[in-house]
Amino acid sequence: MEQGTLAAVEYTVQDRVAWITVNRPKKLNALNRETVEAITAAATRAVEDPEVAVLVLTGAGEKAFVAGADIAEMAAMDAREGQAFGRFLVDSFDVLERSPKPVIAAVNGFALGGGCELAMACHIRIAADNARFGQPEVSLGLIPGAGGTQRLQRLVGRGKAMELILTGDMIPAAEAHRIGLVNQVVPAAELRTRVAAVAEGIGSKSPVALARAIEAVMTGGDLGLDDAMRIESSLFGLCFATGDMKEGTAAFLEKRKPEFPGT
Ligand code: DAK
Repeated sequence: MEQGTLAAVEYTVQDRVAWITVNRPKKLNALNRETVEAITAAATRAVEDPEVAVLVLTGAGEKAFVAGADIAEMAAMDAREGQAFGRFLVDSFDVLERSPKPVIAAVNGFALGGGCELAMACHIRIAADNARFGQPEVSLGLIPGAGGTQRLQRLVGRGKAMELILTGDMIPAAEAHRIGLVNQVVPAAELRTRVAAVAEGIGSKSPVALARAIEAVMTGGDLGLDDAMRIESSLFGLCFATGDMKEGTAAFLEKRKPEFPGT
């Protein structure tokens, strides 16, 4: 196991899974600039580490995943600083969404505002049954600015996204699951083990195929069907030139477990 602390983030690698834990529990893991920088640095480190197959993002303590951007820090910003902070958040979340390695949000409590947006920038969301989700920005005279108006409607549909954004209401994990905002809901006490099992399962697959699959889903998702299908076909075709595909198909035919070279 490898461990380290990057300012407000804890970083641990176990069984080829990098656990990135936002570590400001007294402020419900609210995202100030330092915390966002640390998340990005940890994610970059995990993506570059050949020993890491999957990233997991979670929050320290039992109460919050991330309760949003840091309201105290934002309150002091002028329009120029607010815009720069917003761009900074968007760019940082893009590092997660564009990661060639799968990123799972283990949502262990409040995921509000920028916290809900952070979870949505991950590829898969697994929530504890006591987690709560919402986009409460309108209560602060803001609108969601780090993907909430866009990723949310792509996940749950425009009507439900509009309702969450305009009411600012929080919804429990079960409702988030029902509308497609989260993939799974598990008992809070089992969140870590259940997420680890999913991560390790994904981590046993071909790293090259995982990266190409993420690229196909993310790049194609916002295109018309014809263009998106062409991207899928070309990424599918590229798989045939990989060591992983040769190994995966050979292992199937030889009735053994594959040992992917990751090339
Ligand atoms: N920021 C700063 N501190 C926070 C915080 C936050 N988002 N959320 C909680 N805290 C702090 C509280 O102030 C309190 O600190 P102390 O008073 O103890 O020093 C501590 O965490 C514990 O919180 P509470 O005492 O309030 O705990 P409760 O259990 O009573 O309530 C709560 C939990 C989650 C319901 C409540 O804390 C709450 O409503 N928090 C705020 C949730 C929220 O509104 N989140 C959205 C923030 S706005 C942008 C892009 C993105 C964004 C902004 C701009 N650009 C493009 C420009 C994102 C915006 C947001 O996320």
